Amino acid sequence: MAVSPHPLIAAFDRHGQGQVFAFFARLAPDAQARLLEQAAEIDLDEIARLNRTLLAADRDATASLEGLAPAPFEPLPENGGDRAAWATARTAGEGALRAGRVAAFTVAGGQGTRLGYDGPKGTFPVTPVRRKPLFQVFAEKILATGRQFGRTPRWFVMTNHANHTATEAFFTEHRFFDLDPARVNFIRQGRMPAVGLDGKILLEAPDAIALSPDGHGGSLRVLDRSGALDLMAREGADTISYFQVDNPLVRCLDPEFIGWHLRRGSEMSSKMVTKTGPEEKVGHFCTLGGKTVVIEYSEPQMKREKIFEREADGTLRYRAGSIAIHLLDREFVRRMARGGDHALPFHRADKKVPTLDAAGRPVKPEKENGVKFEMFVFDALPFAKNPVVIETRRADDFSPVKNADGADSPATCRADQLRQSARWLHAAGVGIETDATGLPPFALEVSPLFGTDEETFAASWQKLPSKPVVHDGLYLE
Ligand code: UD2
Repeated sequence: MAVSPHPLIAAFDRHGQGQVFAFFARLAPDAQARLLEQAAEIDLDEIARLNRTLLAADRDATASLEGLAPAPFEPLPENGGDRAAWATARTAGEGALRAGRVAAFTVAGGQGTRLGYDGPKGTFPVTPVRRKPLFQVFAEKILATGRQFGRTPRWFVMTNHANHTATEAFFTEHRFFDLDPARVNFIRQGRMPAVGLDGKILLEAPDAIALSPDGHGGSLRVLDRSGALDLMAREGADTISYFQVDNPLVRCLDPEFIGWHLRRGSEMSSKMVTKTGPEEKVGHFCTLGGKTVVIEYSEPQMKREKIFEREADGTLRYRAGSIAIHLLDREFVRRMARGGDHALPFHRADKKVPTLDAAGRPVKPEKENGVKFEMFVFDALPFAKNPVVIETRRADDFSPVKNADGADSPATCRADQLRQSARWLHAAGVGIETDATGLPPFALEVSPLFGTDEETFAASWQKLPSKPVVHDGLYLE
């Protein structure tokens, strides 16, 4: 009598994805169980839909950018913004922090391949003197907010399958950098299988599907699925402050930003900086069909022409760069996570995906042989009610570590941290030598526990009973 196949295997067969189990019969029982478990993660209808929509489409064809225009934003007071409105926003944001309405959220589920650093990116030592890891910098900013406003925000850290255990272990080893471990939650994002150019799900080993993180847009699903949103609701938090693990300058809980978001009744708000030049690799805040959208730098039509367009006065037309700092309303995230008409779209990325040939031998491709599907969090913007984009000061909010060298590298980030410390010292009335770019000739470091901005820094400095001599290796805490 024929043994009927496992229902999951039968389902893969029905979807034309039977190749996933090509080597199943020769696997040991534990390897079979592993493969079945991975297969169970896959939504076969979703893959079929993506194959139909993204894979079958002409690779160069893109959605029309007809009618695209730069999105409006709230300029900083020094750039013509409404000073009173910024002050009101700040008061409102401070009130929200005092009331415990805001949770911090770091997306740390990327693979960090460009930096060439082995280990979760948040463990990368980033500060100039103490070599504190990125996670510690955020932890201290969250602690500092707690001290300033009397409520320490809960912190959600999104990990991926590959770095989840190492991330948790790192926090445990460092005693959560003095945060209450019960108020730090690690949530693991979902995965998507890579498919070949023919839409067939790829194996990376006889007992393993080629799975990779589903993009930072996956954060919306996992915030819901993990119970994070329910936890926030129980604690009276309704606003999520979203930032990336690679940016130690980020003001992770910025009262002005929070105030703009809440006062406008916005479901999703974002920060912009003026791009350094047309080819800076950031998304662009635009309006399209009456909605606020982010168009990524890599989008072909953007890359080919739009990024170079200039206004009559010579400024870049699409100068509002997205630095991936957002505020999200809790119930908006729930709505997006539950999909339906509000689902985030997937993007296609063609990659070299190590896989197996028909005989089960490993193949290391020399050119793109597969496609990965990812969601981007900023694709939620057009679904949000009353979205607000505010301008921020780049020097106080954005200097990511992405590449081993060149732009956005540990070296540029270190220099930006040094310039910030030097600026804060200057503002507190301490004369120190810098070059024309504001860079001091020696290493300085200000702990977020000493100051998180010019004002809190100056207040701590004034309180010091004896002022330290500023010298190479000065660390203020
Ligand atoms: C992102 C933005 C870009 C700009 C820039 C600012 C995209 C597509 N582009 O570029 O417009 O705002 O950041 O620095 O986002 N991550 C996850 N899970 C994933 C994938 C990524 O948690 O599955 C995290 C990753 O850990 C990192 C962040 O998302 O913190 C950004 O990812 P990236 O480095 O791939 O994005 P990048 O630099 O291309």
